[in-house]
Amino acid sequence: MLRPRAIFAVAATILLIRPCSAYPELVDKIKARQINVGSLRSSYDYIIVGGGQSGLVIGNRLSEDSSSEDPEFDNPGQLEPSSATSYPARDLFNVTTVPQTAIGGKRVSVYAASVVGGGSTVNGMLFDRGAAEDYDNWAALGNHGWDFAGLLPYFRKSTKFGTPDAAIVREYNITWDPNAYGNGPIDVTFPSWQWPTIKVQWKAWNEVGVPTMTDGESGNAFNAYWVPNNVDSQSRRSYAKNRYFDPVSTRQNLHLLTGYRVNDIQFSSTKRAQSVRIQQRGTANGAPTTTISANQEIVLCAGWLNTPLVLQRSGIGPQDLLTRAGIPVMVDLPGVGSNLQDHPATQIRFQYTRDVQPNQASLYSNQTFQAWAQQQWQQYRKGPLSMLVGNALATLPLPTMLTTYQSLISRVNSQTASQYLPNTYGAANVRGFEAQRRVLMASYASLKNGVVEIPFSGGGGTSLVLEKPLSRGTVLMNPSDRFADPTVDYNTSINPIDNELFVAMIKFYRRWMQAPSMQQLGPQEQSPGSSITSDQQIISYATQGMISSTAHSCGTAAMMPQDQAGVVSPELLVYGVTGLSVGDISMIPLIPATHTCATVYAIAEKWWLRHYDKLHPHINDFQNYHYQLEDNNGNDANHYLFSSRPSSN
Ligand SMILES: Cc1cc2nc3c(=O)[nH]c(=O)nc-3n(C[C@H](O)[C@H](O)[C@H](O)COP(=O)(O)OP(=O)(O)OC[C@H]3O[C@@H](n4cnc5c(N)ncnc54)[C@H](O)[C@@H]3O)c2cc1C
Ligand SMILES: *[C@@H]1O[C@H](CO)[C@@H](O)[C@H](O)[C@H]1NC(C)=O
Ligand SMILES: *[C@@H]1O[C@H](CO)[C@@H](O)[C@H](O)[C@H]1NC(C)=O
Ligand SMILES: *[C@@H]1O[C@H](CO)[C@@H](O)[C@H](O)[C@H]1NC(C)=O
Ligand SMILES: CC(=O)N[C@H]1CO[C@H](CO)[C@@H](O)[C@@H]1O
Repeated sequence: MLRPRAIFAVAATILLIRPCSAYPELVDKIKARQINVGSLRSSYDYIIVGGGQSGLVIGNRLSEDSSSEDPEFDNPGQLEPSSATSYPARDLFNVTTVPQTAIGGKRVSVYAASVVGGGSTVNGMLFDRGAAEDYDNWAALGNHGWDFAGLLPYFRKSTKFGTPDAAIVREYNITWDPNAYGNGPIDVTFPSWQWPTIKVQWKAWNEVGVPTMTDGESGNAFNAYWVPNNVDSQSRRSYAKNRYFDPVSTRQNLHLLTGYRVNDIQFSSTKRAQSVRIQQRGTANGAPTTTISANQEIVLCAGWLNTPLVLQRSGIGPQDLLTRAGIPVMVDLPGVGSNLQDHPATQIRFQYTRDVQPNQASLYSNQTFQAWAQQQWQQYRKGPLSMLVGNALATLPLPTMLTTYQSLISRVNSQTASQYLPNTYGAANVRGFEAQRRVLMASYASLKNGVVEIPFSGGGGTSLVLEKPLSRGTVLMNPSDRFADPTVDYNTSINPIDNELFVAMIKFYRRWMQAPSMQQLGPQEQSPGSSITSDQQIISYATQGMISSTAHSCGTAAMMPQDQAGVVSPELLVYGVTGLSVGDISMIPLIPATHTCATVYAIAEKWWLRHYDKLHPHINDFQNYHYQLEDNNGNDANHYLFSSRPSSN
């Protein structure tokens, strides 16, 4: 039965919560907690700006309490595997970039969710983690505790692995590391179907020097490896809303308000974040605002697009931008809205003239097969229709693709960094980029970290994705109308080395197609086409079809040292003020070679750790707890803690 969809009709969401820290057991449980603006309290302990993916995780953890299940208002269509490839426009902010000069001057769409659950509600459900080096790089940029070892407990804490269909696992040799998962809210598993052609593709990777990794999720997400989905055993979406919010929505201390946006944050004379001003979304700027204050902290979880915008509107950002907008400068932080990164992508197409049967086309061309697939799905929720976007990635280290990789690296090192950065970047931004470039170049030379990603699932064509771009962009408030859409500029491929990496990727893809095993499929290149051979021709092909974003935008309130245009400290606290933190994807300093959903859960879970001692004063052995959490294979340390809490009767 269709449940009310109202929640999906709204865009911005605000989550306000008031933890009952001392005696949670005394709170009477009344049904919550989607409230209207009239029922708001005037103050809360914590205000979370953005009820998206990270916001719901943080709301759950902060309001933690024993509670009962009360799932409600799911959009059933959004739970189905088919939703992995259809991003509903009503759930996304309608924003495009300024013309991207290096890829033909086109304006490209950006992907920023505007719905409860955020990106996790609408995304493709490919659920992977980066290589250990991706996160070790964050730590190397001055962020103690944010290496892979420091994040693994939170990757575990947020997930639970469900054993997939044994026959499919055997037939396709699907591998995973059970120790990489815990007993957490997000269900992770493999669907009960793969296309047989993929067996040939795996073999062909091995033949061109790309080994199979059997435990990509344990820090080994490079070379070729299997990637699960965040779905339950019925291939239904498992995401922030139905796993982190619905089960706790009866908590009296957790309020979710939808349909409003946070305009800005107000500060005390000592620069303590005190309150947020909210306004109904879609109303004219003169519409009434409501002010709500926070006793403890305001947490920004509005995503890569809106977290920097809220900061800029609040007087935290690049001084000259704020001045031009007539906003008094609270803190001059030139990193707010800079350091924008995503994974740009282009397409390549080969046709298999002697494909094995059945193959992806059978779903459209073979009625017998189609009918069988329908029946498998309707009766058992199994078969081809249980599949989402595929489950295998080749994430290739540069030395694997390019024997001359050392020369490419020295050309990067000899670039004048500022030459290829947006002209809004000042000295601190350039220093930050130079620091990133140092760790990035070590990763370019590494055999344990990929620079590009090639998803494969049996088809001859795919997206070719650049995982470690050098180009950097910006998200900047419109100085003449702070409530207008921000100006987004990825500056895609503005650094010419990014295009060289696309050339290497396309050439390597052709080599893969020439591997001995691949020949049984009769691969035939359709685009770019065999007449496109010179680097220059390949670049013009790649940039023509290039998109700036594969929906992994990040970095716009980066965790970097303040003199390198950082916005937050390793504790995720915004520099220069108190009582304000960032809990979402904006904090990422350097984009990891992975789709970002799993990483956002880990970030949000780790955000919450800092508050544990405050919220649970009866636990006086915090250090020990900390140790335990990092050491317990993710078997939900909460249970251990709950059992040590004074009982409620
Ligand atoms: C279409 C799409 C497909 C994707 N596919 C994949 C995939 O297959 N695999 C993968 O791993 N990752 C994927 N991702 C990426 C991943 O889902 C995101 O990186 C992640 O969800 C970001 O989480 P977040 O909490 O930082 O922001 P979000 O989840 O975007 O949350 C931001 C929230 O803030 C709210 N908000 C914004 N402004 C305001 C304001 N002023 N006041 C109040 N609230 C506000 C928004 O409405 C939203 O609810 C995809 C993302 C998208 C959008
Ligand atoms: C998005 O914005 C454009 C231009 O402002 C407009 O033409 C289009 O209708 C909008 N799309 C949606 C889904 O609102
Ligand atoms: C399965 O994978 C393992 C590990 O890569 C490999 O050693 C083995 O040969 C594979 N078996 C088949 C049947 O492909
Ligand atoms: C169509 O699919 C059926 C069922 O999978 C299969 O037996 C048959 O060989 C297929 N036909 C063709 C032409 O591939
Ligand atoms: C759209 C665009 O090209 N934006 C900027 C990209 O970076 C260069 C500097 O290399 C700027 O001059 C552009 O304005």
